[in-house]
Amino acid sequence: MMKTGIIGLGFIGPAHMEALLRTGLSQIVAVADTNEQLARSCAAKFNVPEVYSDYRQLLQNPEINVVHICTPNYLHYEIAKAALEAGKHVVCEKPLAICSKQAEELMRLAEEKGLTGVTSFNLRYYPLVQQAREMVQTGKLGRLYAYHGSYLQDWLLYDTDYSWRLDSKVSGPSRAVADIGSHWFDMACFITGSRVTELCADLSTFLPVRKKSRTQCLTFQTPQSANDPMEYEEIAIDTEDFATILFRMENGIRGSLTISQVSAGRKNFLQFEADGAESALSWNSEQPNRLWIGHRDQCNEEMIKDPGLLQGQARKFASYPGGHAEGFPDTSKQLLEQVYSYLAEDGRRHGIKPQFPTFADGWQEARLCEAILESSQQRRWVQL
Ligand code: SOE
Repeated sequence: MMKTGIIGLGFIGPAHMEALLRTGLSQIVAVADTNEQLARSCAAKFNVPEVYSDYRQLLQNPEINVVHICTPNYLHYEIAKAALEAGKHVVCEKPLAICSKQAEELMRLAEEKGLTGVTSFNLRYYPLVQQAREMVQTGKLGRLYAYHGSYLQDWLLYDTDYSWRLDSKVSGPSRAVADIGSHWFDMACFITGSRVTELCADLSTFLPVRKKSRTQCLTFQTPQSANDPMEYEEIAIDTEDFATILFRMENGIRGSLTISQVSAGRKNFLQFEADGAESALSWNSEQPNRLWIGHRDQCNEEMIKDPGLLQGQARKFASYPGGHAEGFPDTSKQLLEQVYSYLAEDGRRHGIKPQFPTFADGWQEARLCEAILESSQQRRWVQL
């Protein structure tokens, strides 16, 4: 049984813990967070024996084989590097790092140490996203002409909406693109089996000044004091709320993407449409158990998530019968089940290629983010 330590206990850290416990493939033996009270309450809730306020202490625990990094983005590189140096496998939240140089260094260090580095692109693991990949990869759509869509949220619509993600020193030089565009592009490459080769991007910051509440709040939480004028300070914002991107992929595929964290009514609306010579597919993460299949010469179809209808490898990623919805929490469970099974079977030593997103995928995303920032700043197409 693997032994795991979780670093960072805000929004996504506990989500990793719940998902990992559901796999039954690991024991969580330690948690770490600079907020000691948060760490202790989380440890009590999940019955975790060791609590640290400094991640370095957790990394010295010889019992731990795998470390999950769920901290703000700017810490990912230093913690992942220290964990690899300490001989631990790493599951790191996206984005892997705040620049491609750091991401590439982590990818090479994991290789050099013979360790496994995972980038947590969990949204690939919705059963019908896996089904979409199966259908595209087995030619059901015919030659793929276009892949397009959006990832829309509204949790940063108001100038009183604030989180660490708005501080570029903590979140990195890109916000909406690195935070949610990374998920969308990872899914696009996963389904199409193609990489982005060039792009043209236009980024916008609609709210150049925001009001930061003095009450610390987590992602998606609205601070109590947001409307009290005495309770906030004004902060200049230098990262994007919104992006529109044209792109080209290998195999001649054309694409477009809209990314927004200021689209009222869209909570976590990741949507794609794949247009092929024979048929098309469309899916969105707010109705993840439905897959639209478009036809020219017959009625369109809508597939409901049902293990008995899933094809090939997709069948592995549905745990419940048709009609029992599988959603966001299940995606992390499926990802971690694939990762920890690979680690338990020592897949690396047996030369098995990981089927889950690795540090190499995290590096590709970092390169993409930098190309998007460059294209928008220079208002031109950028090659990758
Ligand atoms: C905030 O935009 C966020 O929590 C992202 O960081 C996650 O990756 C996404 O799944 C939900 O929204």
